[in-house]
Amino acid sequence: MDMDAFFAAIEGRDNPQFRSLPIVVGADPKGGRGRGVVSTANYEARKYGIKSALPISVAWRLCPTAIFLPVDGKRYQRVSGHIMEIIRPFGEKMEQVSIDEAYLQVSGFGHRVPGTSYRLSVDSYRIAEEIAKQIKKRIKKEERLTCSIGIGPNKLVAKIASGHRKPDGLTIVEPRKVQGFLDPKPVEALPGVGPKTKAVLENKWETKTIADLRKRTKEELINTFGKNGAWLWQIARGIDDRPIKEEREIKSVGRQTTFEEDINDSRIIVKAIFKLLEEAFVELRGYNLAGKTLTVIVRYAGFETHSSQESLKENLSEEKAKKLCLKLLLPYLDRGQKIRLVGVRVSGF
Ligand code: TTP
Ligand code: MG
Repeated sequence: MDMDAFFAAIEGRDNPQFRSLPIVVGADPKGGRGRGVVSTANYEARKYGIKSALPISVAWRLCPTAIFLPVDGKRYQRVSGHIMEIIRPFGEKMEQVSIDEAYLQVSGFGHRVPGTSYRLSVDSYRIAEEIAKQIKKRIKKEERLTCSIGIGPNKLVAKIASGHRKPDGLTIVEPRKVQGFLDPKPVEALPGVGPKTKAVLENKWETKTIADLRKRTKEELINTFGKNGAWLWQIARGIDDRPIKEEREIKSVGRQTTFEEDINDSRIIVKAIFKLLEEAFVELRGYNLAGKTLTVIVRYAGFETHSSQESLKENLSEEKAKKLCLKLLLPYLDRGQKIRLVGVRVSGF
């Protein structure tokens, strides 16, 4: 289950005067000079090409008459909490994967289909469909929001199916339909295929669709992509054995900031990144977590983005993190290029 245009849908619901207009939630556009990014946009605004992570200034250029609203994280979190409460009782297990997305396992009565990783029998798909319809109805009634649901034999297929017919979609992919469902999709529909992998696949083998990807042998993919190659080989065939994990694991805690103006004053940059690190440590302490790995992210004025990371043998104290942060940051300073954004991330718990 994945909510539709989540932050923007909540804003549309709570501000009926905007509902049918393009809504963009994100940084302040400041008349086109704003420097942050778009969190999300409703489907009206998406018609103009506005989407998550686009610079807010570009969004402004694409549709200056859109309603631009700031991110009200607390309110969205409350709605999210209630939606997860609605869903949870419908399944044996639930795994929340982001503020607006969760997997629900409804397969206890299924059996393993020999020679596959599939667990659901055909009848359980009818039950799953009924559950999905009820979930959609409840969310619509209680939160006046729509979601899209995908039903499949594993997380991989369910996730791709959930995005198949957005918004307000319901897509069921039974085991015997999996390959036919996946094959025509572009490779970037697969989790873990970002712009880099996509480019390599296209340049090396003219691979565009999942059907094309299946023409590559496991060896070819491992030779080219390492461990990720084996994963690609597997998911191109719809195979995924990852269990539904009830407790959502926090994998990392990070913060980033875009400067009001591009800067090259090292003192200000260091001060800013230390402040981010301090905030990240407040959050870490809240979860009672400590990590061994620190990542520093630097984006230059031209959007060229770098990250550099290092792991210690022991957990990072705030003090050690600051030292390591400086070490990772220094090579990016005084390169004659102004800096637009810095970020830090602690992981390796
Ligand atoms: P998504 O589910 O990726 O997007 P969405 O719900 O807005 O739209 P869709 O209908 O395509 O699912 O993300 C959920 C929320 O997370 C989104 O509403 C805003 C936030 N978000 C960001 O703040 N930045 C991002 O880059 C992305 C992808 C999401
Ligand atoms: Mg969503």
